[in-house]
Amino acid sequence: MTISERDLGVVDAAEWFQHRSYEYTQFDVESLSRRKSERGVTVDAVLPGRNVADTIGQIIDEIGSVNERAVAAAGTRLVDRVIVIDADSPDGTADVARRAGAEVFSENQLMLSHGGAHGKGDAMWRALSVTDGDLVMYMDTDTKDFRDELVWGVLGPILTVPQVRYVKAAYRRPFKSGEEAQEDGGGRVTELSAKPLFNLFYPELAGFVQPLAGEFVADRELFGSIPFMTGYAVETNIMIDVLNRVGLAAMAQVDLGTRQNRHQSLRDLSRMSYAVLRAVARRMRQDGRLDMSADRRVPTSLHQFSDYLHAVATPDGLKLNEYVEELVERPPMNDVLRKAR
Ligand SMILES: Nc1nc2c(ncn2[C@@H]2O[C@H](COP(=O)(O)OP(=O)(O)OP(=O)(O)O)[C@@H](O)[C@H]2O)c(=O)[nH]1
Ligand SMILES: [Mg+2]
Repeated sequence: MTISERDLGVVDAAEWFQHRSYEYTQFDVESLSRRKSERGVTVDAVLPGRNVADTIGQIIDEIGSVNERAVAAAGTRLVDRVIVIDADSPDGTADVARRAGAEVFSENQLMLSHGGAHGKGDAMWRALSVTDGDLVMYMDTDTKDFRDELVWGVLGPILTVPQVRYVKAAYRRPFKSGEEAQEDGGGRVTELSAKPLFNLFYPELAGFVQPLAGEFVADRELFGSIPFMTGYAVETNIMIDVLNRVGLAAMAQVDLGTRQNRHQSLRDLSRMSYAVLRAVARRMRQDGRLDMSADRRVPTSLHQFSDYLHAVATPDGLKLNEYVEELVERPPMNDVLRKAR
């Protein structure tokens, strides 16, 4: 493997993108399992699921075959526990997952003193009460055509680069409607909400190609040290809170190719988008990112000239496109005409 393992100092998004973006092809199951065994760490995979009976079985099977390869190469599994957190799905998700060999918990039966679970983020938070692995790896379970690199890809940098403590998946997301497929047409909330918002208020995070990806890994200690917002705000808050806690140089992303998942209606995406906006707005107030007083750090993106950094996955790998945007404000026309008279 030719992986840059050097430590980075304080970095901006462009420098980070250059040094902390990896491709899954730089890693392989065999070397990663050996590395895991040398380091003596354990890995728990946490799979939140709501009505995913049609996809979750194949994902658990794929983790099983990755483990078989790992045992053959290094005498140890790559994923020690597969933990499904089910939303009491009426479609039989729990049965399918149990039959495939996973440990299954109902999200509503964990952390009972907190009442019923509130969506995805709550399921992910409650999961931490039953994990004991050194590393915790979250994975969405609505992925079709699941490939094995979706299991081990994000483990690459966290097992091989000492400074890295958090790794996010990156990929292309096609949009499929019936037989019609549109390359890169998926991930609408990411493109229309998350990326513009991060560019404006958390420009450090602008280099992430899939900031809302459900596939990411960190040490359990790190996940245990930050709040988790409920519902679909969770990925956004984790990105910001991990950044605040460990800094950008300890974060990384891995290109995993293409990922096709179930699409939601535009109406549902509008609500999801609002959750992302709420999460950013709440953190931005707490972090003083709109506070213009001298001692606070206001992102330069709020000034007249600002770069829009657009991180994208392409057939030739991850790219960071830069657009210089000038936002000019013309004065009220009445004032202009009055002065001209
Ligand atoms: N346990 C649990 N899992 C959930 C809940 N909501 C969503 N999930 C799972 O979390 C994963 C991601 O949820 P999605 O609804 O696909 O959200 P998304 O991937 O951000 O949105 P898309 O890009 O439209 O797919 C999927 O595997 C869901 O089954 C929930 O309330 N409880
Ligand atoms: Mg999804």
